[in-house]
Amino acid sequence: MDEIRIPHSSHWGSFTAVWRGDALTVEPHPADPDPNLLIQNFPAALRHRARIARPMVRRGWLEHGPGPSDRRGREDFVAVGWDEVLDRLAGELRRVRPEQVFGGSYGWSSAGRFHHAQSQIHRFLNTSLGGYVRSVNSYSAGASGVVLPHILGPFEAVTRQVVTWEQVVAHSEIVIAFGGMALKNSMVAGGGVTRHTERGAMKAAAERGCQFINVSPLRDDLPGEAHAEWVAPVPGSDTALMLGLVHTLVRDGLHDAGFLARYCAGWEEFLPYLLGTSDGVAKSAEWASGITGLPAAQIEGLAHRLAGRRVLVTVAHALQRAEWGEQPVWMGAVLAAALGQIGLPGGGYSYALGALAHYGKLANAVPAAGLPQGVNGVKAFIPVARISDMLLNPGAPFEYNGQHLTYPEIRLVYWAGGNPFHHHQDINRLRRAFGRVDTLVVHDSAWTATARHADIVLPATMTLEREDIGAAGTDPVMIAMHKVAEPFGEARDDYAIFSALAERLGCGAKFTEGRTAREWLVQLYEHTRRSLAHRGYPAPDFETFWANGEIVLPQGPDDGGIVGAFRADPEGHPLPTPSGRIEIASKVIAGFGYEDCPGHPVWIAPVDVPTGRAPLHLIANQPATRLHSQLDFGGHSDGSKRRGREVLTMHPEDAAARGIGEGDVVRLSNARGACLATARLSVDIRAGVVQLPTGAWYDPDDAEAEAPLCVHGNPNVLTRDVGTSRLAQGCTGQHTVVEVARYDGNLPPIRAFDPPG
Ligand SMILES: Nc1nc2c(c(=O)[nH]1)N[C@H]1C(S)=C(S)[C@@H](COP(=O)(O)OP(=O)(O)OC[C@H]3O[C@@H](n4cnc5c(=O)[nH]c(N)nc54)[C@H](O)[C@@H]3O)O[C@H]1N2
Ligand SMILES: Nc1nc2c(c(=O)[nH]1)N[C@H]1C(S)=C(S)[C@@H](COP(=O)(O)OP(=O)(O)OC[C@H]3O[C@@H](n4cnc5c(=O)[nH]c(N)nc54)[C@H](O)[C@@H]3O)O[C@H]1N2
Ligand SMILES: [Mo]
Repeated sequence: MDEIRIPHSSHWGSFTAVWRGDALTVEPHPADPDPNLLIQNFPAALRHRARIARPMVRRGWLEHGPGPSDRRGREDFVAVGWDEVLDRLAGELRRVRPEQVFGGSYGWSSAGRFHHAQSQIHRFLNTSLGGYVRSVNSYSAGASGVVLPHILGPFEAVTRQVVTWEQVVAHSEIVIAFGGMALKNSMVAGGGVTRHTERGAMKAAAERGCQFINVSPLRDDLPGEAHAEWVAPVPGSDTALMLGLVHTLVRDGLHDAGFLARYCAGWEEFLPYLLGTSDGVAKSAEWASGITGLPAAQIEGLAHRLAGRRVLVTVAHALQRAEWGEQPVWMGAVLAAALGQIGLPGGGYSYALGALAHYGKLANAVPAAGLPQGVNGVKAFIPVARISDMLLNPGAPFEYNGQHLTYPEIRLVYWAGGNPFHHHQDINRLRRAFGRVDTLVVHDSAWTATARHADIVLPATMTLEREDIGAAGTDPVMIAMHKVAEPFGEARDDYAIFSALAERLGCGAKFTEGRTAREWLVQLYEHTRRSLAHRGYPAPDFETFWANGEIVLPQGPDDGGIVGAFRADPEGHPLPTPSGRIEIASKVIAGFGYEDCPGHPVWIAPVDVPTGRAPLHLIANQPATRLHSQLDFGGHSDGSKRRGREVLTMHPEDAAARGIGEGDVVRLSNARGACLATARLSVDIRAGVVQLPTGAWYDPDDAEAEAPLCVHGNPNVLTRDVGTSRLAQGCTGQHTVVEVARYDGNLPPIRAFDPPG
């Protein structure tokens, strides 16, 4: 049979789509040494019943017009033709003022740089409305994104490329990974990735003799190839462990006093706290033992092994997606500073190495394509994870990074390319929050719970149904993403939808600049081509790039960026922080007067701790078989479920105490909500901790209920909707506490993938 082979790309890998007759298969990029199965979610997803076929409007909104309503997510939809729905939506956009529109639209969208939904929606709202209330920071790095600039320098400059995998392979003697560096996570990179190199790098480093230490409640957070030692403290106790390590170093005279004096600021302010002279509590290994559940001798032994070696300290994003999440990020830097290896190849501090396939990679020497966003005329913003707070408390004051701010009053929420019913905490609270607005508009390609809670649902094409350019700042291959299939049903590109709306708002030419989608691709590519030519690299024209399916881009040097250069600075003040040094104590943060994030790292006892009614720690981490909620209905993700539900990992001791066996359906519950999952028993998790990944689509058993049971296993019905601290107000969704019980009722059907009636 004839084969048609088409290059395309996704956040979880570049690939070739192959049609043989009506059958679609996907093959990883030939250069990928370690391809993963996430791309296998595509074939079954393309024409799945969960796709949205035509524009739909919630009946109550259609009949009664805009206004707050608790019927969202509870009522049926009416199919409306494109022209009519666009007319009505344009009318509604004319009725509201830009400062009443929340257009943050957080989410990962798709890998193509032109049809990137966030870029499209922001450009549309800027050019056609004059702006919107935005969100700042991310669910990924909510706390670190705010604290790192105070203590080291700009987030991008002090994270991604400071220590590369090549340096780990060649130089690191010990890698101590707080939160591990799970291969499931480095499968993914925003904009696409052609080469998954993390497994090979860890293997090569371990074979050279590098020791990996996985500090995590889950053994699998480092791969077998790393031959890691597993240290499993109580979740959320890493700051105490790091304090115990540094205390031991200081007590035994093993810290690098010269490094601390020359390159750091604030050690003198921190030391009395560490030694306990300021508060009467020495942060000793003994003290840390009581908090982490690790023997004091183990903590002391670890500190002794680290001293004087080329040690790399990594801290996973996960640790800061929790109560007081700023602290382990800051204290990780202090541990690395006390070890004195920062700025040496393969040593020091690499925040979030391994969390994504971008990190630890070289930066491209030329820029990638990106759609210009226009100018946002609205000043108001929220830290991204404060969405329910904003909608439930308009006009209320809140604090953020030294600023006193007020929640704006939002009438219209517009989402394209994100799924708040995936990413946000305490979903039952989010449902109430979404009830407060006049109108909720959602573009998506599938019937996510967010789409089901919307008033106006517009069917967007999925990436396979359009052409685009796949590019990331750290992947040396730019992909010509050819169109693989015709749009599903009446689906349109986000660009086409926004163009039609802009036209109705009298801003068509401003939004489109008169270009078709293909003309935009040529325009965006030109940016990269000119830059290549300017630097004397081969710079094929668009037609050649398109016909080849990709071009290889040159990359910059492996120089550690600003952190790599700082030892060479003659003044010893080379970092873009107030002191020019690593800020072990920050006068700026101290000046904010936040007791939940004072002027140097501290241990703050957690509030959300196990209780009689919720005695187990829950880890709600990233899923191994999909990106977030995307294509949860695809073959690989669906195939990983058991008895139709997401899989909960628990220790056999915790299971036995509850009469739970392997493969039993269980009910997780706490004060906020409940969900079902299927139990998997494993000794590779710390006892007292259970783990349920995010991303199974929210599936309420009774949509009318205030706090329905999610029958599918979405952990965000259980997580708490509180910020990390007044400094960053970041997401704390990684941790909470729950009870788990065997579920002996009749098994409710999974309806999350059936279109609403
Ligand atoms: N409890 C807990 N919660 C968490 C986390 C956690 O650790 N624990 N992690 C958090 C993190 S780090 C993140 S980044 C967030 C992720 O949260 P999100 O980024 O919101 O999650 P996605 O599932 O990637 O959502 C993308 C949505 O965009 C849609 N989409 C894709 N392409 C297109 C397109 O071209 N057009 C349109 N209109 N739509 C498109 C997809 O169908 C999907 O519904 O989740 C956060 N939530
Ligand atoms: N396959 C896949 N890969 C992904 C994603 C995805 O959805 N799917 N999402 C991507 C995105 S957007 C992001 S931001 C990154 C997120 O990167 P991370 O936030 O680092 O990823 P997680 O898997 O949530 O957490 C990593 C590990 O941290 C451990 N951990 C949790 N709490 C603690 C703690 O208190 N102490 C210690 N020591 N360890 C702890 C958990 O065992 C968990 O497996 O992942 C990216 N990679
Ligand atoms: Mo993320």
